[in-house]
Amino acid sequence: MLTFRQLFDPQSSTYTYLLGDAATRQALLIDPVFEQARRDVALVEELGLRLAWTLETHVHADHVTGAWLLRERLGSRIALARASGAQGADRLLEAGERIEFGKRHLEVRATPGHTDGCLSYVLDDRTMVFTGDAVLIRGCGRTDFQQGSARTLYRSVREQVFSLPEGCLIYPAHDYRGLTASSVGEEKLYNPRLAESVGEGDFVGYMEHLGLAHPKQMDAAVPANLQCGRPAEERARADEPDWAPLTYTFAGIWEIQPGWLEEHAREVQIVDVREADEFNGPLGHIEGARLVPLGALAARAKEIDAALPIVTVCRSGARSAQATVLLKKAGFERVANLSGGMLRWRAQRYAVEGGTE
Ligand SMILES: N[C@@H](CCC(=O)N[C@@H](CS)C(=O)NCC(=O)O)C(=O)O
Ligand SMILES: [Fe+2]
Repeated sequence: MLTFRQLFDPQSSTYTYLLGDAATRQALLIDPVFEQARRDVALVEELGLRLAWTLETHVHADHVTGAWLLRERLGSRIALARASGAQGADRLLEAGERIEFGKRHLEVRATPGHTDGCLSYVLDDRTMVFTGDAVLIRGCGRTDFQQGSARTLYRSVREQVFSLPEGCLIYPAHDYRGLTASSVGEEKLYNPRLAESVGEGDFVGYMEHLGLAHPKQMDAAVPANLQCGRPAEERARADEPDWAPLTYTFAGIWEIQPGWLEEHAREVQIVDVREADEFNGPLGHIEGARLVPLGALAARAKEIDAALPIVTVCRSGARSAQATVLLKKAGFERVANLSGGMLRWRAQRYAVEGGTE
């Protein structure tokens, strides 16, 4: 069984792919994006996977890879093409190699043309191929910079991608219209640049006249990607909360665990967003918690002290998750949700005011 997710970065229109072997929990990410590393860590952890590899299809020109950051956070190893010229990888790949994840593997194919170091990764059963920018849906990567060559790309696609079974699904590195997947059979018929009816000369002519502006991030992205996404200076990450050991969920919520709150209650303000009858009901409430029901929170946000971090609380952790969203919108920066709410707080036998045993 394969765990498979297609993730999107809206800034650069990049797809990141998570593949996991359900039997052994070993996983890999293809083309992670630097700014999305936190999201990717959350998903890997929530699915109970262990990230063995991050793979690059090539040295990207439009965004910085998350490979280095993910290695720091999850201990994954970085692999990309030897021909990419990148420094700092754990493995430099050549055509024909296999990347194992648990009982599954990807086969490495060299598909240069967009760049010299472009690789496509074919799933062991040939039902999926991750083509990077070699084949896009009804398109292909540009060939006007980074060692690009239209002739080389044409041959790569014909020999390495279109030789796969017709039903093999194509997953590209980008799509600028929101299309998600195609297949070998479909692209052979309908790709306006690369369909079987298009000759090499026609393709070269097409690619010489794309007339695209260079990617906006190119000058920063290429040098960073040649270091596998390692930032030039390892500055403290300003957007990483440091007031408590918070967990970021794939749902996009910062959470705090009951054990930390119990020890540090005096350093934060606890905002309980349940209704008054629940606050005074059988579950009780945490000592010092201020009652502001969720429905009144936006209007009463002014009452909350911006100088202290806020922990929101409710019965199960659901309404208080929404409360963190409202408080962030109201301008509070240091906000976290009490994971599991009063139910988990009580289950872990922490003290309450009021309530029944
Ligand atoms: N506007 C985008 C341009 C992105 C771009 O040029 N993408 C490359 C892949 S790195 C490409 O080959 N695009 C093909 C196309 O747009 O048809 C940006 O600034 O990032
Ligand atoms: Fe690219």
